[in-house]
Formats: sequence, C-alpha cells, structure tokens
Amino acid sequence: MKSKTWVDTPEKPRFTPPPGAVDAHVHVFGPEARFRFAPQAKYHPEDATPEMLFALRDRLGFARNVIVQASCHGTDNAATLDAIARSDGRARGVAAVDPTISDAELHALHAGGIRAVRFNFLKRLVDDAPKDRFLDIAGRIAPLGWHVVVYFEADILEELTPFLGAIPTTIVVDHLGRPDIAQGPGGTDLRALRGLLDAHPNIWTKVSGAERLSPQGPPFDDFVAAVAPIVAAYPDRVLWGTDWPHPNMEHRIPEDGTLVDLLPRLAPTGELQHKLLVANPMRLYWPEA
Ligand code: 0GY
Repeated sequence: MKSKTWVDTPEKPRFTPPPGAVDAHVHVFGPEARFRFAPQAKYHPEDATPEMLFALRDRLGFARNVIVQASCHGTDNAATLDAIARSDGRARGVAAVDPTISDAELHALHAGGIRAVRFNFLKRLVDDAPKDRFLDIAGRIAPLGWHVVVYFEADILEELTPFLGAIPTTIVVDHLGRPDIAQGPGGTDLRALRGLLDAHPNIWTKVSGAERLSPQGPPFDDFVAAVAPIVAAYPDRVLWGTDWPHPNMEHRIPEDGTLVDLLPRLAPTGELQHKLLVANPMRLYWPEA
C-alpha cells in the first residue's frame, strides 16, 4: 500500500514567517507516472507533487523551498529537478548522487538548481553508505561551491566524526543528528552535537524534526526546551524546514501549521528568526541574491 503522510490543507499558522523565509527541508514524491521510485526504495508513497508543495509554501507564508532528494527516488534526481524547474526560481535542491557521477552531470545538476549533496546513513532508508566514496564526492562538489547534508542518528555520531572532519565543505546535519530529546537540553546526545559544532565551525544543523524526535508530541514542549538553546548558541549555523511531506510518518502525521508555530519558540527574537529562516538558508542556497 502507498503511504500518505501529510495533511492536505493544514491549519494556517499563527506565526507569520519574515519576508523571504525559506522552508529549507522539503521533498517531492513523483508524480510516479513520470518519475518512478527507485527499485531499492524503502517506502512507496503517494504522489506529493510540486504544485502541492508550492500551495503549502504559500499557505504557510514562506517564500522559498529547499527540496531534498528523497531516498525513495534513489540517485535519480529527476523529480527534484522538475520541481525546481517549476518553482519560478523559488526552489533549490539537495541531490543524492552515485559515486560514479561525471563532472558534466554535476554541472548539469548545478544548472538545474542543486547546491548540495546528501549523505544518508540511516539503515532503514539506504542499503549502504560508503564513507570513502562519499569523501570522493565531497572533494568533487567543493569547487562548485556546494555543501554536504548528512543524515544520521545520534548513536553513530562519534564513529562518524573523523569522516565529518575530513569533508572540505560546509556540512549541514539533518534533524540535529536525531538526538534523544527525552534526555533534555543537557543530555548526552545534544551535548555531543554541541561538541561537534564547537570543534568544527563549518558544521551547521537543521533544528527541524520535532514531529519525529519529540516523545511528547504537540505542542512539542520537550523539543523546544531541548532545541531553543541550540538556536541561541549557534544562530548563524542553523536552518529549519517543515520536512513536508513527512516521509514514513504515517502513524504520527503532523500539522504543518503547528510546526511553523514552533518557530517563535525556537527563535524568540526577530533577529534570530531572520537568521534561521532568511539569512542562513540564503547564504547556502542563493548566495548570489
Ligand atoms: C526526512 C526523513 C526521513 C526520510 C528521508 O530521504 C528520505 O527518505 O529523508 C526519515 O524517514 O526519517 O528528512 O525526510
């Protein structure tokens, strides 16, 4: 059965994002009739099309999106590129690439709006994560001005640290490296993440994923308590995204408006909100603007 993991017309948020705000972590699925899912895909979702994404963007009050290639499309970035091409310049993307990709193909991705590659270490999403080949890719995308997005869970942070230290570009850690939020702001996992950020000024993180990480659920008080200190401590190295259409969340489908309403709690001042939602994502994805 195909999974459906989003609310079609979510409540409008009470919070109004600042002008030019970027929802910096979203995906598109298909449409499958044009863009098949990868044979090795670990989930098989319903279509979540560019038109649906752009309607959500407008409803939530965002100006731009960063579309992250979803693992169900493997390393064929055609659906992501199609969505970027339909966005009137209001989307850029993060690709998943095969280590054998040619320089010409990398340049074509750049022309199509890709500005980063994602290395996914979640065993439930990908079959293998070859660090040596990822490092090779990182070296090849650096001259394009791209960065690396990494997705991993907290239990492998220590093991991954030498690998992360060898990446020559900016690195963005998805969903805070999936810490155990129940440990609180001073817990082992968030302390380890802060240690990583302190040791490596080129490492950023997405303060997203409340719906995935919060044992309490809405209104996500546990997530806010644990994560607002990260925004305050690293205001120039944080990004945020809804994660629509919320892959694999069929049992806890979030309301996107509720997620947006976390923003003034995670970033309580106008200055922090502008950095998190405008200045920081623009620096990485639209540096020419
Ligand atoms: C996310 C999280 C997940 C899925 C993917 O590429 C993906 O399929 O990233 C997940 O299942 O935790 O960031 O969308």
